[in-house]
Amino acid sequence: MIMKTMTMKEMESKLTDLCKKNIADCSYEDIYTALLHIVDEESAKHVQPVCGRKLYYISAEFLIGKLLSNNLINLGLYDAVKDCLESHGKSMAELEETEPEPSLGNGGLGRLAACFLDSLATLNLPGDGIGLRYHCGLFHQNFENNLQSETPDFWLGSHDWAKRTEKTYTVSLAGKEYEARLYQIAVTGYEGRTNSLNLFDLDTIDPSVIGDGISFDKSDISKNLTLFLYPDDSDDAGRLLRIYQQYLMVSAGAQMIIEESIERGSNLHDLYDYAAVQINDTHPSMVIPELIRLLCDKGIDFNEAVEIVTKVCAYTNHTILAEALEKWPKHYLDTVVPQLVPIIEKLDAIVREKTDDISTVIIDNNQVVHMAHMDIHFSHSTNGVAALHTEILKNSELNNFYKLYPEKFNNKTNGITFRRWLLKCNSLLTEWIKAHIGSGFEKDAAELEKLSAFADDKTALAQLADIKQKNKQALADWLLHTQNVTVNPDSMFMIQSKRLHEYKRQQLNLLYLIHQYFEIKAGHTPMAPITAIFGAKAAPAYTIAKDIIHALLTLSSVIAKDPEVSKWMQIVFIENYNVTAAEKMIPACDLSEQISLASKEASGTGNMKFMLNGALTLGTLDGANVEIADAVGRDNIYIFGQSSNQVIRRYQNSDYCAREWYETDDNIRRAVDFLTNDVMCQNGLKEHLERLQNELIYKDWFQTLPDFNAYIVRKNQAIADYASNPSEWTKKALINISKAGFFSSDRTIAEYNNDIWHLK
Ligand code: 26Q
Repeated sequence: MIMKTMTMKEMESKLTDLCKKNIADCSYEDIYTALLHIVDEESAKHVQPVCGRKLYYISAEFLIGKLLSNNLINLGLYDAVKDCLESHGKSMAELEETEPEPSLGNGGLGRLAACFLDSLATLNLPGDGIGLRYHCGLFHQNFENNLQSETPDFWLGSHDWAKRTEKTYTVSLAGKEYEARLYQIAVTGYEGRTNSLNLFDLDTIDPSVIGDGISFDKSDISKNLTLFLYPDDSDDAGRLLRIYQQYLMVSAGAQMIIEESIERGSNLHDLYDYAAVQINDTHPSMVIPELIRLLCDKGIDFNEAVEIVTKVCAYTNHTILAEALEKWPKHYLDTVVPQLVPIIEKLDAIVREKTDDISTVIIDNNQVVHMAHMDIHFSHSTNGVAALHTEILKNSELNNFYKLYPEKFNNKTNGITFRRWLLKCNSLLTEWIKAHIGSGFEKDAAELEKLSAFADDKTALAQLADIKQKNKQALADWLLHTQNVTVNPDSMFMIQSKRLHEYKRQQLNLLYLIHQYFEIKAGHTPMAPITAIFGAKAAPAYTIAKDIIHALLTLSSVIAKDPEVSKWMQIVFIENYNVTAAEKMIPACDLSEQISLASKEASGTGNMKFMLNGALTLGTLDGANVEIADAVGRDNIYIFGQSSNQVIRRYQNSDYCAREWYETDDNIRRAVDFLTNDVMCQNGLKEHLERLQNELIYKDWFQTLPDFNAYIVRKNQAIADYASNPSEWTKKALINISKAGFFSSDRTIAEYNNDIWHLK
């Protein structure tokens, strides 16, 4: 039972008072504005004083998604609002559409930060976020002629959740002073406390510097500093701007941490008793030298400052892709943050004193600064985000550091907040779970295990299948309404939604769909009609990622025009995939595609969301898929492909030659060749299709071809199981839901707290 803190009648009278008219006469905008006010009032009641240490989760991204329904659920107001609206002929769904989505993140890392804030507040832990108030979030993705283009996403309307405060901090950038203003978003816990997401901004930002699409004049940081979520880093100006952004965030954040700690009684020598700082990947790494600088300014000796900061800070690594580990030419830092350079040099000298291992220095011999190296040396904890990922960090990627500091390394398998990814997005499933095992799972996700008692209960399984069907129908309705596409809800929904990246291998799925196309043409129809649904944004400068989108959209058009094939398969690429779209797609999924090249996906969190909502996973043994497979057992998941060890060995030996696979395997050659055949070129652009084809034949850095045949076999087996024995399929889905408890971010946060933060 979601706790209710207001009756429908009380809500009705509050809303009527605030809107000064009958609810039936109010616009959704009126109601939304009034509810913002009510949520503010209610969440303020749950602000609690901080006793002891407080956590600061510092992150360049917080992909919070829409907040209204989430906050209403957490504050126990949701049912009162819903009933009240319905009694006046209005709907919650339409109200939700009024709210712009704050897309202040790229993907997994940003969404994880948002889930963590929810869990911190729910577990009654004092933990605030520190980030930036971007005026435009992640770009809006548009499809035209089967190509992605980008437009700015102005999410800041006249009524948003971030409250402007009078608090400002002076930050010196390239020798000039700027005032960073604090904005705050209340973070409500589920029946818990209210914490704060602190976002910094400049008052002088000027959207008129935006030109075509998302291009803008990069010359004047007073106008553009927080205009966009990390602008592109394909040129020097973009990379410099990224450092400006990072420093604005960490300098204002560090000043705030010190100020709040002093206010609560710290003499700074004991800062550890007042503050814990979690560094979310390397984007906020400059917080380490900045805190040291500020402590020294307050009269603390350098060596002691280093010791204090090392005890306060902890670092999370989210990737093993070398190109994503931030390294900056030192001259960038000389330009943007000259005040930090002497400190970073001293830290580098300490490292060089400590070890002869040149691979762990902070400033290498080419004058490049390695942010992750600084994090590992000068924080007390380095964690990976899934068991396999942490092992790979320890044994290969960061092995030299692990040898130096084995005690610092630990694993914290990611999690997701069940409030958003079950209670909010799948009310039918939530009610069904409550009817079978009560509502204890809302606070203790491990209780989902109790569902296993119903694994052979025909009535329960039939209800579960019916819920999935209704959610598929709801997604079909939403797709028609928002994207103008019609899908068959009686087909099998297989979904791959995540950022577009070659290591995530949307191109593997593409080749499978081409393979199916040929099979259908040859009269070998699948055992059930299939709908392959994609959601993915490609970084604006990532050419091959955009080519993969183009190929999928082109194939989708080819199939749609072919009555013989379209009876059996359809491809839907959802435009502008974001948190809101994810909330519609995930409850409707039958088969969750988690097909990254083993060893490359640090964890994944979409995999957990799909499992929790009763989808079966088709995946490689990568990231948290490994732990999902262990939890559900091999009968309840479809695993295929090379192991991470095989992949790592192939890279080490440099003995993968895509061309050999292409030339010797008929299946592979048929699918790859199709990319540029006549029908594809009539519907798409040869130049793009050919570029992708060449990439696959001559490079294929993420080893799509070796996993291709295994993928076909496992996927076809999943389709056969789905079609031939629906109740057995639903039983597998039930087992997946029952084992999802481990993947609650409440569990993850409890582990961070026990092992790293030690908050009360
Ligand atoms: C780095 C340098 C220059 C420009 C941009 C970046 C950059 C930006 C964003 C590098 C990385 C990111 C985001 C990474 C990310 O989202 N990683 C994902 O984190 C999830 C949460 O831990 C994991 O589940 C995913 O496996 C991981 O890919």
